[in-house]
Amino acid sequence: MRTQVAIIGAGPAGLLLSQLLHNRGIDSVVLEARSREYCEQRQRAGMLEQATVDVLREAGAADRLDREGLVHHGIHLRFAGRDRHIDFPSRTGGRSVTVYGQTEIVKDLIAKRVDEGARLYFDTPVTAIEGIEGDAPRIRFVRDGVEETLDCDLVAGCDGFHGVSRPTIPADVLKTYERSYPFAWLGVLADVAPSTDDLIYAYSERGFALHSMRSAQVSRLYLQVDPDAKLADWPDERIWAELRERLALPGWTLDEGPISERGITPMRSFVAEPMSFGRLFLAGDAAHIVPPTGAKGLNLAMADVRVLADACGEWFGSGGSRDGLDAYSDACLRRVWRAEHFSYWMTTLLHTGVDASEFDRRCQVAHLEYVADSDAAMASLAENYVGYAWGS
Ligand code: RFL
Ligand code: PHB
Repeated sequence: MRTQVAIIGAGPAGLLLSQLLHNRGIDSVVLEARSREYCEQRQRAGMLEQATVDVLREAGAADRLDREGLVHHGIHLRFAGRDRHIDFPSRTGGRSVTVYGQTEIVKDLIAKRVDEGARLYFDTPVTAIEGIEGDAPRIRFVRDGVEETLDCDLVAGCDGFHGVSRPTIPADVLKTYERSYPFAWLGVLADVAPSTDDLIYAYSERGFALHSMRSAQVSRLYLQVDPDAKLADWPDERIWAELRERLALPGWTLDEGPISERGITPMRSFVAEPMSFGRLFLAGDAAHIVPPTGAKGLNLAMADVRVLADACGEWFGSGGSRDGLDAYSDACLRRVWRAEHFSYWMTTLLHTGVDASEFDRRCQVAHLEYVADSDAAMASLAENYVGYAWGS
């Protein structure tokens, strides 16, 4: 097989890249290790920045998003028995965010790519990437138990944190930066109407809780748990009791319903530099991870891919310029580090550390009170949450 761009991974990054390239007349092949069903069911992100909605529209993959996405104009910050609503449009020149499940984005993009006859192969793990320092890279993958090869001009590593792309960059070139956190998130989907209009980010001495949603009928809820917590330790009644405690506010009640899905996610911050080497370009979680508190992971993945698609357009276009490809890593890393800091900041603002001293706790509450009282602090949170726009 041969193509212009070999894309490894059919998560949101790989699928959107394949669509944007197609729209620019560039051929690609997508190789995905897991089944289509698995990719379409994997519960993850839900909060989209305006720029993410815009790039999905540009790709022609936003019809259902425009019909079903829930536009949100702010978030609630809840702590110490008070609730502060932070309005976004008034603090960000009119910007807002949209709730639409990552699963739905993936379903929409797969359906569109399949409709257009894309070469998109599931159950096809890539085992090796060769020749990225030369001008004829080759991908080795396994399909139906048989090893095959794909020759290409460029390789897009969109294979997530545990993929094969990042380790292909020589160890003496790749620098990684990492931070782990002493907690994880337990996330559930529940068949019950959300008990809130906008998302609630709640700090309590028992730990962090988040009330999000997927639709007018489905709630998405998260609890901070120990990093080694097991699902078996969290029967439904314990989950609801803990959510009630952590989200408590006088005069407000949390509506409960059957839990249809549950999972535990470890939290980490991670950045790999550079995001490209020779003919290989990393995008999304393959290059960087953020703790989900800032709702940035998916948005960063989509932003990388937008830059990469434009750079590919220049390279395969009539001018044949490599400038965009050469600038790719630096262009992305500036936004990545801003999001890394914001995600780390939101995480430490809202989670309780197991070994936090009384001094730490008092400082944390003082910090929350400041964010909930100061217009400058709320404006800073808002402009980062909707996606910081450099130079505007
Ligand atoms: P993905 O989605 O991990 O996709 C990578 C794909 O590559 C495949 N793969 C391979 N394929 C072929 N050969 C190999 N050798 C391969 N190795 C791996 C994998 O099977 C997979 O299909 O990465 P991508 O596309 O970069 O997308 C990143 C996002 O998924 C991620 O950043 C977000 O989900 C993070 N995130 C959030 N981001 C937001 O912007 N807003 C949010 O509200 C938000 N909430 C969240 C989140 C992530 C969470 N979890 C579970 C980590 C909430 C949670 C709980
Ligand atoms: C979600 O709806 O899944 C979600 C929303 C906001 C976050 C993280 C996850 O910060």
